[in-house]
Amino acid sequence: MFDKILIANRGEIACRIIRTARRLGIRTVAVYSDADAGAMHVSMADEACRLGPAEAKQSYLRPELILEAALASGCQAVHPGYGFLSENAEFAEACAAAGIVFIGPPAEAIRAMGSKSAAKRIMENAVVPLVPGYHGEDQDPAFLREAAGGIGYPVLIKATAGGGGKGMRVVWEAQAFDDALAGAKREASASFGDDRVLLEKYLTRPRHVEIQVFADGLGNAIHLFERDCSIQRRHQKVLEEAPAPGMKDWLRERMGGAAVAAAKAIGYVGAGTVEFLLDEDGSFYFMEMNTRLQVEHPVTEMITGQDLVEWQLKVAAGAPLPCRQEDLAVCGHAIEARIYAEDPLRDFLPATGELTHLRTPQESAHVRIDTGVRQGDRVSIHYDPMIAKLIVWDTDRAGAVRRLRAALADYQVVGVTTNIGFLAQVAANPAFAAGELDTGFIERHRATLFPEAQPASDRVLALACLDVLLRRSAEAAAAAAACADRWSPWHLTTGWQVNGDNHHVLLFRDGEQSVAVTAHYRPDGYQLDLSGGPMLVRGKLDEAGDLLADLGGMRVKASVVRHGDDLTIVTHGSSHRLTLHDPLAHLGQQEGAGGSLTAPMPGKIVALLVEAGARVERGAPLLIMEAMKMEHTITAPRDGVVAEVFYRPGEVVNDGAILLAFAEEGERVTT
Ligand code: MV4
Repeated sequence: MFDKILIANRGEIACRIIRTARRLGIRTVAVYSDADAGAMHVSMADEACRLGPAEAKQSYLRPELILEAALASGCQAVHPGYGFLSENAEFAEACAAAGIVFIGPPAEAIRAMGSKSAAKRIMENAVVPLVPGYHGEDQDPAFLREAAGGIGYPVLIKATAGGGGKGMRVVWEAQAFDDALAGAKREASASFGDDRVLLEKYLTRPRHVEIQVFADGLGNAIHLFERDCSIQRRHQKVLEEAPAPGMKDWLRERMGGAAVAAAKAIGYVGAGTVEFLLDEDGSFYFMEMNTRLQVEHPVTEMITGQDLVEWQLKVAAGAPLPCRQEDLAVCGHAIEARIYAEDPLRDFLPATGELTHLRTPQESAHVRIDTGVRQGDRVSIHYDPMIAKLIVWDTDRAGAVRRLRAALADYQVVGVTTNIGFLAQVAANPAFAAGELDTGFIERHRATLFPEAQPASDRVLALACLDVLLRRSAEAAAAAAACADRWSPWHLTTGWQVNGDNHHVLLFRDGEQSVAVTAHYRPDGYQLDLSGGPMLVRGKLDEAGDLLADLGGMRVKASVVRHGDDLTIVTHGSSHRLTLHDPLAHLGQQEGAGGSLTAPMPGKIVALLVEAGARVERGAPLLIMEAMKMEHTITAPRDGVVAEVFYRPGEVVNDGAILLAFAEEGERVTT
């Protein structure tokens, strides 16, 4: 077994590999780009080597830099993870040439599976079922039209050099074939520099079911059952699960046997995945073989109890497979959700930003989180915007779906837009719950999976108001405690007025809307005037900063995450962002020793609390003005001496009027 390996990857998969290596007592070397200098995988590894600038082409995709780092740090092997160089045959060969073990399949196996049509020919000879069609060299349009007629419409035209859905065209009837063929060839030529196409019978509602295979260097090859990855969007997997819903034992054995035959046909070694299209009648057809450990491998690990990275390390070190086929069995059901920084309501546009608040569900035997980011990290534009993989397990699928919904509801991310709400919608969808999966699932249920952003509910507004009021009360108490005259009535935050109802009007921005909520002070909380009527609310902030609230008698727990004036209210399964519109908030931001204080909006001076010449500390109350039906105590933005006060109580001021001036450093103030 290796003493030291280099992980030629980043993010969650790098962290995941390091975890297994550490458990096996193997030392690890990470590599990183400038954008990842402070990344989680770098801090987890025993050592780390800088590759170069953030761009992948100048760092993670530079084989010579990675090999140089491996040799310089005395590594015996390199684990490529997935993506980057994991299916790069030249890199696999360069490792071997440098005397470094490539933890993956032989380079020629990578090459063999690299061409879709070559892969199909190999599978055909290995008696692995293919979709009825034509994938030969004759590209004459008349010949292909004949072939399409023989297959039977609808027919799918696929670019031979294509993959991942690129260069595919469905033809529903014969008269449309010629134009579709011409279009497919033009697109294939433009996208792949190769205009060859293949034809297949088009399956209208297929499922994507893939088999995990594993082979060692001693001729053993087995499978670790199937995964259903049909919930995809534009050929990107969204949710994956194992076993496939409704899978029959006889079908599992046939698909597993076909996958093992495929692996043996190409002399495979290591972890591989054979992807099939599963038709509604139980027929299955080879689609492609991936010569790497897949993103979704954890669901297989959860139902078999195996650690596939441990298997990879052992097999790459020359050991036999840790298990025989008969040693493995399906236990329970696992589902993986890919949590991404992307905006489902903007066509899944990748999102970037700082993870200002990151709270994950509690991990357990039922909940696993594979992530490569921590609170405070930035999701950048340089790499795949994956935040984490959330994997759940239970004894059956219904239990796993329940766990998935609960875990998603507890997954709190603030600071960057995520797809968590979308994933929760999928998990809550009745067809998903019923296991009615196929590759068209998301399109078919689009109307319910993408609900329009809703205005803040009364519950969200109540939680926001409570958080603001509780924090203000806590800040005032702290300021009073720090002040000489701690019992001054000006420290009160009860909205107390002579002969008036104690109330505050809280103003929020909710998307494009403004929302004002009047909060009336009550002995045991606040009465909020909400659209659904008055609501008596009270609560407290616990030591974790969570809000434990009683909203009109209903007790709820929520996180209200502040970022500047933004409040994100995260409560069971949903998050809603509001912006506290504090008209006076900017007052404290006026810079300089001297300077002046201006009225943030039109209003009336109610009381003067200082005179010219007064020395004040930051936060000390200076005057009170009434604006928008509420009173505001204007405090000193910093330590200083009041030079002049320009208004008396009762006077009305305009927005921007200079209320008072501070003395410049050292200036004498005459009173
Ligand atoms: C198909 C098909 C239906 N009939 N082939 C998409 C990309 C590549 N993996 C193969 N793909 C498909 N091939 C035939 N004969 C439907 C798809 C397909 C698909 C397959 C798996 C997962 C998601 C998919 C989404 C759209 C189309």
